[in-house]
Amino acid sequence: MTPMSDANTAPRVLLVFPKFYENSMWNFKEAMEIQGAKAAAPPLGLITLAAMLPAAWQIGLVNSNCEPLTDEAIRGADLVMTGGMLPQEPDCLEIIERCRTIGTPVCVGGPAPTSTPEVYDRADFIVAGEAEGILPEFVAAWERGERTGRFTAAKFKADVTASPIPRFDLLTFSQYLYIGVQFSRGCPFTCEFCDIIELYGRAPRTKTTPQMLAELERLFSLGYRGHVDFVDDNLIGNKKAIKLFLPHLIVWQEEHGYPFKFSTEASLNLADDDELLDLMRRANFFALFTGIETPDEATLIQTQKKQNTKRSIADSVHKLYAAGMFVTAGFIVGFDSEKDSITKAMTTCISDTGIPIAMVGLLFALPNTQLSRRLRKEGRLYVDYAVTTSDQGDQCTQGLNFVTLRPQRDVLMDYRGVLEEIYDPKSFFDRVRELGRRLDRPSFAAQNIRWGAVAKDLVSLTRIMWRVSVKRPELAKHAWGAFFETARRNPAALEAVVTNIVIYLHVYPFSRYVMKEIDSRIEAIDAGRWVSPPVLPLEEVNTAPARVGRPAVEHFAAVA
Ligand code: B12
Ligand code: SF4
Repeated sequence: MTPMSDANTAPRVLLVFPKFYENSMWNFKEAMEIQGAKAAAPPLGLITLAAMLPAAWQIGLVNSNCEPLTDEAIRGADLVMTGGMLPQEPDCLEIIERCRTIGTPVCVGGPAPTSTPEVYDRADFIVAGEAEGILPEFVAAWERGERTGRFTAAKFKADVTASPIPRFDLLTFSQYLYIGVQFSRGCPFTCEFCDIIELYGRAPRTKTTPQMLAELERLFSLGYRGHVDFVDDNLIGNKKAIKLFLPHLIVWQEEHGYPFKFSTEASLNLADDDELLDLMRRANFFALFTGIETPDEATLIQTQKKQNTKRSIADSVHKLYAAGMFVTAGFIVGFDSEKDSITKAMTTCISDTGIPIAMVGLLFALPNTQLSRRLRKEGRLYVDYAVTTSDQGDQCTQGLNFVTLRPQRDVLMDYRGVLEEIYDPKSFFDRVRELGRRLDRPSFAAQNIRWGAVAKDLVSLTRIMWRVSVKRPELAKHAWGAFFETARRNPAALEAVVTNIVIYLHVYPFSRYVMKEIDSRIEAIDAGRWVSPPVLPLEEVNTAPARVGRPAVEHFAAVA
């Protein structure tokens, strides 16, 4: 825990980042063990919040994913501030109860309490929405002596240009695989299942260049080097703004000797913009997450992901490889417009792209999305569709929280089929080899070698290959094959190849675990033990997406 300073009468605030539940494809356990890290990324929301609190307030931080939260720490604080995303809900609710028992007031905020504030009703304070827009009201109430309250920020109004440099100094860098920064919030698209546009809006708001460079400079001066993730919902949501920023980032990187390599999330239409690809390459972007969702054109149209239509998905991904970024992508099974089995088309698409790590999940209707509103209107949304419990997995095992149009058994069989095929060692390593052949890393990445990092990487590499050979001998032949082929033909791509192998060390057993869980669901259906849960009563709701630049309050009122 970061210590709180003592000689002060200002409140002692303990920021607590709740635990994620473990059963998730997003749990990078092996990578963390190999690098000696305890969590994937730090709580950027909480350290941004910390920078917004009055300077006199004394701040401590506990990331429960890295260290235990003790009763002493709660008792020693005048106020606990906590919150995070949906998979942290069970632990967050437990933290609230512990604070109540001990008698320390607790304030919750962040994406999950914003989506479903009613779940957090036992907290003394709920601060919903982006803190920039509402925190001063909470602080004023606290200073007036109020010890309960509900505060809701106007939607999509927070001025991110006024967002302070996050308190990176509260972090122990070695606990994390990478550090996050944020340039923009929001995304211009309208994907039906997405809650980003409901939480952060459709008019991407961006920070200024001096603001971003000051954040990177702070990280640099605190001694951090290596992987920095731009956690933007869609880095290219406002293309004009990112094109203005990237040339400055390139100069900053050159002047500092390329201390950082970047990853981010962006929509696939990035592949259409050569200028942007070139800028990202020169800034040293090395990895990209994109939502492909499905190869089925009709489904892309139905789910309003039109930016992925009328293109060869494989060609688009290969352009990203040529720009020096390896790609991880999201795929979803269970859309309404899937008429027949989607297994073949999806596995072929994944294989053609050569994306090693495809995060394939079952469709899950998130609260406050166009999808959940439509399903409710159609009388297909399960009553408990948004409930999270501590032993629950993610959308891989718990997806389909609504009445499917195709028999649920068929959807589950398709999903199982995709996982079985794509994470079979041979087909996974075929894609790794393809990546190793296509990835074109820029030469400056090799020229600016930091020997300290190389030594660390060599230690990690030894651990990785030991793990592959000893812990998972069935993978050894494939892994070494891909490794040597890349070392011989395209050594600059080796880092990406090894990174994907490390992620696979978790994803491979996890995919097999998910298949077992899916088998149990199928068995229950076959044995007549599964009964479709009750659905929410029919209700007229607005199913429109959030509008550009305008609050979508009516949507929330409608489902409240
Ligand atoms: C980086 C990221 C991750 C990282 C992990 C980050 C971490 N620290 O561990 C990774 C890639 C691992 C990840 C995984 C997942 N993620 Co994620 N992730 C994000 C992302 C892109 C950025 C988070 C961030 O740093 N934001 C920047 C900070 C500044 O914003 P913020 O956290 O919202 O904080 C602001 C306010 O919310 C508020 N605030 C935050 N906390 C608190 C607390 C208090 C007390 C108060 C008053 C205010 C407050 O103040 C901040 C400043 O305004 C967000 C999207 C987004 N735009 O935020 C999704 C998001 C949080 N993830 C989400 C989800 C669902 C997931 C996954 C389940 C995968 C998925 N999309 O299906 C997995 C689950 C992980 C697991 N282990 O189980 C959802 C959450 C939905 C919800 N309503 O809760 C989001 C919103 C995106 C989305 N729709 O997919 N994620
Ligand atoms: S591209 Fe679609 S899924 Fe991705 S953030 Fe934008 S609206 Fe959401």
